[in-house]
Amino acid sequence: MQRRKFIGKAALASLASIVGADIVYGSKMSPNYIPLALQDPDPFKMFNKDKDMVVLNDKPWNMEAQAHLLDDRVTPNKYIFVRNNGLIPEEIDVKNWTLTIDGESVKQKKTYTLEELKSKFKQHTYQLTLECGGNGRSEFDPPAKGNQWTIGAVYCASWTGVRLRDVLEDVGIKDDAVYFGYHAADIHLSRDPSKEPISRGAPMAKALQDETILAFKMNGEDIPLTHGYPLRVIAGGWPASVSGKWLQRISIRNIVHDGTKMTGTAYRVPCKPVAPGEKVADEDMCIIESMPVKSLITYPKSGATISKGKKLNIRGHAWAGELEVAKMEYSIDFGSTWKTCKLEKPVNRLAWQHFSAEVDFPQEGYYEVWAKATDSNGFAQPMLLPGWNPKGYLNNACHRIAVKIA
Ligand SMILES: Nc1nc2c(c(=O)[nH]1)N[C@H]1C(S)=C(S)[C@@H](COP(=O)(O)O)O[C@H]1N2
Ligand SMILES: [Mo]
Repeated sequence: MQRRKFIGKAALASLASIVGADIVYGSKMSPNYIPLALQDPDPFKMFNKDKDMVVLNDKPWNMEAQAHLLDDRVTPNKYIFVRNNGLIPEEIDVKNWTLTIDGESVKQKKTYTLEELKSKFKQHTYQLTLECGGNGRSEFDPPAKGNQWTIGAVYCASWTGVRLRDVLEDVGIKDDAVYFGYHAADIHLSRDPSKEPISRGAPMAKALQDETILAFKMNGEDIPLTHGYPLRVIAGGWPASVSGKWLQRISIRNIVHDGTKMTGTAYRVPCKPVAPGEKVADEDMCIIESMPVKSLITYPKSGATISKGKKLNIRGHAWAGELEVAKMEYSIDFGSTWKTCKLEKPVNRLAWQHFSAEVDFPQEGYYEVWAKATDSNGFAQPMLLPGWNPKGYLNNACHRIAVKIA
């Protein structure tokens, strides 16, 4: 008869640190046994995501969409990218959830329950485009460290909440306020409670816009846990990192907010263009504000084969940070000539806009359809890569799909 083997102390300690708690009867565990908590979690099931979403990282969870998955006018949860800097909060006590507004520039700090926020202030619903500052990072050369997003770290959902401005008016803000910064309930990867995974913000002018809201609903339902349940600040058109999930506190600062990932090189680009690979000193890096003009062809899927003689109806979305998209064009000859697409107005400020075009191909063969948006200030997307930057932000190159006519 074989004697049962038990796990060693050191192995048990390291397992406990991964599980995040003391494994109380761990000494009874076989050395080959993998605790359930560590057995292949299925992120698609866990987050209600479509199987065609692409996982970029599991510690923390980061997952992106593909262009053809973003075809809906309002992005459903199953196609919304996930970007976490830390661990999703493990316990959410909605009944006792509060939001505190504090900081150097509040007259007196104030705390609201979720119920108070919902009942005391007028509710607004907006479609707001959120794009990760690092979307498109994978194309930069020399490569930039970080999640290698291709094109799928963007979405436009419908958010319902109350205006941050209305809440700040109720609190009372001093004249020296310059910035807001958020604090949230997610857990630092080290599990050190004194560290925050991320704590970003924006200047007061952004805080006071109509569309900057404290949201408790996404697409008409409670915000999914991964996307910030039960409360999230939404600042459309800016790097999505400004839209703090699992929101517990907003500090009104009399300095530029200096929370985690606000300082150093995080979410910053060289204030002046640099050569690819060049070293840039921290003080020469500037905080990203409005995101640049960009677009996506969401139909057809790249690689589609179309029968000869048929016209192809392409469609997609375009967005331009704080601005509107003024013009949308496509090219089937690698950018030599451009034709105009039909472009819709946004349903509200900071929502992405829909475009379509009927494309005629002269003969059988391989084509690429390129899409180019121009913003209301006349800035267009670069055909290939924009300026290199050390952290790989703001790649707004034209989206391209391959099409075969057979
Ligand atoms: N509390 C908290 N808020 C956060 C983050 C985070 O890690 N923790 N990630 C930010 C970043 S970098 C991005 S791109 C967006 C991603 O939002 P999503 O997961 O809804 O796509 O959330 C932002 N808000
Ligand atoms: Mo991000």
